[in-house]
Amino acid sequence: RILVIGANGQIGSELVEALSIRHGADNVFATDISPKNLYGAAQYQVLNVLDEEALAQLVSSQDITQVYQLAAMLSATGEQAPLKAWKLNMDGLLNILEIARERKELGKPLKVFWPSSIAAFGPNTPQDATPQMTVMDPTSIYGISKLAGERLCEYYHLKYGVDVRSIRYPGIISYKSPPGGGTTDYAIAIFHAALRGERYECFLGPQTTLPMIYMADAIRATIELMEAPAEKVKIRSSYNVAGVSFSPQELAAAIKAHVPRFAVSYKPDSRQQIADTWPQSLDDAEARADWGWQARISVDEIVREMLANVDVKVSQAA
Ligand code: VAH
Repeated sequence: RILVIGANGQIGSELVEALSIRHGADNVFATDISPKNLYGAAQYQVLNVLDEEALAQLVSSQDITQVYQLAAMLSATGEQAPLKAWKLNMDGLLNILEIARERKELGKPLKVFWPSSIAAFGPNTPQDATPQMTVMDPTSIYGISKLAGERLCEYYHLKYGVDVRSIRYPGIISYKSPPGGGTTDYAIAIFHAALRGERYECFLGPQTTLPMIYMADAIRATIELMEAPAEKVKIRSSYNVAGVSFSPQELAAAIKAHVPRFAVSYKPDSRQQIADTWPQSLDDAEARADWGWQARISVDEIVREMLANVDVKVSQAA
């Protein structure tokens, strides 16, 4: 039985759907801090991940065996409230890891998924084909929380044998639910503008290349990692997982091939400084070798899928 925390978020909403198809909707418990079951999960409940007691109670009463802890503040919103971001991102993870440690002692192991990010890298990290093991000196509070979180995941695995698994997600592109205040959000907002017939003012400069991944690939990576035999999961901090890499200018050109009148202007804001410290592309050799990861969806496919599926009614939120 599976628990998803942060089920109304960009990843959570799609993961609940994918897990329900795989394991049956009766076995997937969607939770979020909001009382609104935004994406129609079959089983939905309010849960604040910072409420350790409520969390422990839910895990034991429902006999949860797998948890996806996706409640977090992202890079851009984190900078508006650094202490709040730190508290939510760290304590949320620690609560889960502690519950997993206790469950293991009871002989009821809880497999944990926790998302890290390319934000865990920093200005002194090699930016091209960033390796799995390298300098990590993040400068955003979000990135600092991701790096610390990776260390905690490995610590709980080594010290207590907790089966925790993690991916360093690139920016995720999707149409179902809006992203929640990250630096890579432009790559979704740009499609909404194109489909509304509007000019898009991009908050990153034209040449800011970043690693990105389409949601379907991101969900597949997550499920493949969680289903891999434990002995194949050799990295217990977090795996580099690559999808595609492009700059705003390149994405705009790919959209223009379908929407010829589309125009983009550039007005970098504080998010530019964050993006400048992140990798441009990732080397995910370990994920490929250990559990057979392989990205499938190209930039052209992303553009076609997004233009065919983005619902401009949800534009405001993006
Ligand atoms: C953000 N999308 O921009 C997130 C992220 C790839 C970076 O984790 O904050």
